[in-house]
Amino acid sequence: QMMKHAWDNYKRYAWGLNELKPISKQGHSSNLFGNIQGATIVDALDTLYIMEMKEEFKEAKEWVEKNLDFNVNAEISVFEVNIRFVGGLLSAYYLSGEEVFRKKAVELGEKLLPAFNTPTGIPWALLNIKSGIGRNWPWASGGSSILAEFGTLHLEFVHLSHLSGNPVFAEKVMNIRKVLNRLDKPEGLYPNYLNPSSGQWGQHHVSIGGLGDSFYEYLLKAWLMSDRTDEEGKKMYYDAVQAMETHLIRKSSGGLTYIAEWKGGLLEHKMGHLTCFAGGMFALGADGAPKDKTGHHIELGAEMARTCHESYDRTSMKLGPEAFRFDGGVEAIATRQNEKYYILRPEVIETYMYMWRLTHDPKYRQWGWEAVEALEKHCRVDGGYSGIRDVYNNHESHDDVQQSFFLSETLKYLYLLFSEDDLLPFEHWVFNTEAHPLPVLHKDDGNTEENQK
Ligand code: DMJ
Repeated sequence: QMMKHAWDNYKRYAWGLNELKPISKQGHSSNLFGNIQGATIVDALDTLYIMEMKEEFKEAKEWVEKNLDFNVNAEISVFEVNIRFVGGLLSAYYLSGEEVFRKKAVELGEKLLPAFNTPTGIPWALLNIKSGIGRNWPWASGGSSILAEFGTLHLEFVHLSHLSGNPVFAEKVMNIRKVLNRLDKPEGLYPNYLNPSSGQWGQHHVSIGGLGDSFYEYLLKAWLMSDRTDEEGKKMYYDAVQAMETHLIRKSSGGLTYIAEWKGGLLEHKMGHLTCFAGGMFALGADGAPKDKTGHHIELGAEMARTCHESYDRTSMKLGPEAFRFDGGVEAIATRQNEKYYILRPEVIETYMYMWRLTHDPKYRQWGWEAVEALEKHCRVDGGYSGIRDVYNNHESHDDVQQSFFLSETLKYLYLLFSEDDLLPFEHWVFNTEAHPLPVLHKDDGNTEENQK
């Protein structure tokens, strides 16, 4: 019902545009997609499919066939377009078998290739898909590319090579690994900024939340998606978790485990909502953990889930803030006005879903249900679902955006949390960072590590 409400309103007021403004009941366009259109449609395809919303899936597919157009003069975010559009199209293809999605995914992948034309092969953040000219975000330290952006292409690009028979996509992302492995890492940590021309790190700022997050997620998932043959991805992941444990993961005096941010050796005791995905990641990676650490990684996932649940529970609306702190006498609470918003993000529910699947502890469904009730009470409006400006206030001030990831991630993870484990089982599927399921490339089907390269 939630998906239907979000979808029907998008269809009514913003059909074909990127996102919906549910209060003003019109389209919303973000410059992340340039003038590529239809982000909500492409992001929602697999959720519609999984929820068996057949009519809606059919009209979404027809829109893609007739209107999804990449021959536009647009400067786009390579990362956002990859995770939402390429990821969304790939999943829609693998679930439905409809050729149009495969064709569009490969066509878009080809448009993204000029982003890798840099001296190191580390891609630009922004690319004009008509001219093929790339550049980086003007705010990024020392002209750098961003770890969570260039590090979150791997899964989709391996599948693009798999589906097109063209090795170039996989070669591009394997080269990113090569560059990273040649570099010295401060305390074994990966800074968020890397200059694509010099191949040197920018500012030594390390985060498992924004700017860093999904790079770590993709190391683990690359290994899982390769049917556990990608030993390099595996090693990079577990080494990185070891460094996080030593340098970033701390326990508050009230007993809450959190992941701090690291700035040139100093810790900022702040955790972003984005960082909450890591609970699910630790649990998902538990059974491959070296030295009998399986139980420890599950425990780490459980502790993160608890901390993130507390960040929700300590607000008036029972929805979590964008960032919360463990300093100045507070724990798991946002102290700065500009960190008190909630934009329908999925990460906490994502972690509940992984924890539920991997432990079957009923508290994760309970916590997921609390989030459903809070979303219904505070974010649901006549025209769809909206983010909230201050979750500590008793009265909603809506931000008037229904993010496309609400349909692709938040609602999908909620649905999976209350489904049986055999719906998209983890042995056969990995979720990209936008919750688009991609199949594991099983060895038995001739997908050796060599072939995948
Ligand atoms: C999504 O686009 C993805 O989950 C990404 O990894 C982080 N930001 C949003 C959701 O919060």
